[in-house]
Amino acid sequence: MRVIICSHEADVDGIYSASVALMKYPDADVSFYNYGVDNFTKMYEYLKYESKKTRNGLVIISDLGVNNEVIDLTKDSIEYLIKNRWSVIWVDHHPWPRKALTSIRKMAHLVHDSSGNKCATELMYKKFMYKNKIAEQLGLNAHSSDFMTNIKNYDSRVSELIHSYRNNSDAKEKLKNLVLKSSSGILWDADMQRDYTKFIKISEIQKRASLKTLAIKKIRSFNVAFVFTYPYVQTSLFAQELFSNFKIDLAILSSRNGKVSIRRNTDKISCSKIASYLIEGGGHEYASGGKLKNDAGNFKACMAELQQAVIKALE
Ligand SMILES: [Mn+2]
Repeated sequence: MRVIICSHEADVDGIYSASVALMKYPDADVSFYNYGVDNFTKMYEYLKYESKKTRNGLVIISDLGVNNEVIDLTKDSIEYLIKNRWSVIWVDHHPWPRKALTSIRKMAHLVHDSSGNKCATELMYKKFMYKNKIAEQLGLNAHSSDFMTNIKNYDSRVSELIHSYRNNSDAKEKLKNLVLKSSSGILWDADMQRDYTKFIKISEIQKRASLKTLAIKKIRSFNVAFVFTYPYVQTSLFAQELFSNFKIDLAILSSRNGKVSIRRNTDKISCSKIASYLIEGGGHEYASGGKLKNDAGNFKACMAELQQAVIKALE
């Protein structure tokens, strides 16, 4: 049977959850996607095309959530796949609207955790590779990376490497390679080290440049950091650095293409609530993202837009 694994391109959890799925289905094809209607459309077009070519197949979608803007698109696409005798297993831990949960559950096998303390790799481990030592370790590492807990237990260079590959012209191949290696228990090797060494040189320079744009503003009773990040800066780790070096409760990081990342240093703030005031905003309580309405070149307007989103969310 033909098996296709579709996972989140963004981070360690996306990569490692795909690795665990690949351990279960070693002949599967793996590809990566991000949020947004355009990206989901791309994923479904590919799956539909494949289901037309080969009857009887299985799709495993991992670490991607269904939000309101893609519910109908998702329903139509899964229906199409089922008609071609494909089945869908969907493994995720993002918050889904109730409507999405009930409708997708009717069509696909949904492994969804809404507790907010499990990552997709852990769900995948339980579902497919329970008691397998490699899969278990991948789950632990992805957990540390996703929730930024026990950070010393995992090698954060992997997060940076994934970030670097996403900026690479052959991102697809690089990420697939990473999945292949980690599914056989290789979490770091000479190739990765070489790529990393190249990346970190530029990244350190860009981190310093990003730091120069840092502005800390008091909003309500919180210290909110606004910072512009350059492409080679991995936002989660950079936010973590900010939290340990400055007195900050919340970090809003934006990039030159208008992407926004939101990270918190206190559970009194909901990152997903702030994201809900942005375009294509979504994510978790503890980490979320979205896009700017204003042109990223217009610094003043972007600042105002971001501040408004924080103010509204903290009301
Ligand atoms: Mn995840």
